[in-house]
Amino acid sequence: MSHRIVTLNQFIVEQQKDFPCSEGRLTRLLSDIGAAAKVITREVRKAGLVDILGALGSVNVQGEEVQKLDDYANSTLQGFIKAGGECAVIASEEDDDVVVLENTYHHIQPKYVVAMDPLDGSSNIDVNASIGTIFSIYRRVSAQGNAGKEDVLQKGSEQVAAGYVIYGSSTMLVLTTGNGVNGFTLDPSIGEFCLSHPSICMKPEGMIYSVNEQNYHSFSQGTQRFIDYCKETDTATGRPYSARYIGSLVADFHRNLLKGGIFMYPSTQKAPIGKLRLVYECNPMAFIAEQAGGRATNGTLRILDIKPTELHQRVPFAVGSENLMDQLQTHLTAWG
Ligand code: AHM
Ligand code: MG
Repeated sequence: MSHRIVTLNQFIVEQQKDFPCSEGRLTRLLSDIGAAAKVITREVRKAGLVDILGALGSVNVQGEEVQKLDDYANSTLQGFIKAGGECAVIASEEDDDVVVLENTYHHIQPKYVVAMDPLDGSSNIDVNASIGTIFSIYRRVSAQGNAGKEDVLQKGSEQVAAGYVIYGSSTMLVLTTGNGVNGFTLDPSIGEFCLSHPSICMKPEGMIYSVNEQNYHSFSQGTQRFIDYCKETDTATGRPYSARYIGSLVADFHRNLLKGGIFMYPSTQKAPIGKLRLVYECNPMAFIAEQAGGRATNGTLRILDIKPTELHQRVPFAVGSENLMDQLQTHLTAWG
């Protein structure tokens, strides 16, 4: 029996039909990001074959070494997004400041804003572990002709769409436009993202915890006790839970999204306000998690309710299945 293939572009055009007033401009932007992801996939796949691996020799605004593939992913995404003409401003992990595109290419005023981490987890490139692209889309809030940082510094709850691309054993794009979460696997033989994981739900009873336990001794007492809880034996709740940590947010999040679990990057001595970035790492993942039935907090507040003040702002991050997020909260409330 053969199944009908639904490509990413067909899917988003179909979805757009639910909004009679839509002009197809978000569809264009999403399909441009999908096209960029295919080009990035091609480079990621040959990373070990050509001399693209290794450091570019420069340092980005976070003080981290920029890898060649990070740079490639950044310019590829920006190229596609600019040419599409639907985006007024781009914020990227790789750029110190926002990139204003308004009026650059088209006479139509762009109405969207993109925040992205073009290639997250790039320290995993050299060991051939999964890396990913994370993106978030907002409606601009500025008046025409004035696009800028304010358009990007919106609460995560204002996101119109968010997604990530995981460059794993296959390439997959996971997307939400605020109406559930769907996953598309790239079929290299036809060069299309095909709907492979419709209506993804995060199990309410997750059994995996993902955290860099090297930092255990600098976690708060509540976080430590929660980790201890995950390791205790208790047949009623299926504990001990499995520990799984790749050190690549997209890969760790993706596994937990599909299997049920919790990912945490709490504050540590080295990273007192956490390591991950609110605008282009935590917000898109939080939106996807909530759309799949999970939750995301900084330990006290819902991630999507935090108003960013800085483009590269960091935040403690916990995201996952309901049972584990509840238990984390209980432990944080009791022990801080
Ligand atoms: P990056 O944006 O420089 O790639 O860093 C973010 C990565 C995440 O993918 C991952 O969750 C985290 O850093 C891992 O950090 P650590 O190595 O401290 O556990
Ligand atoms: Mg990153």
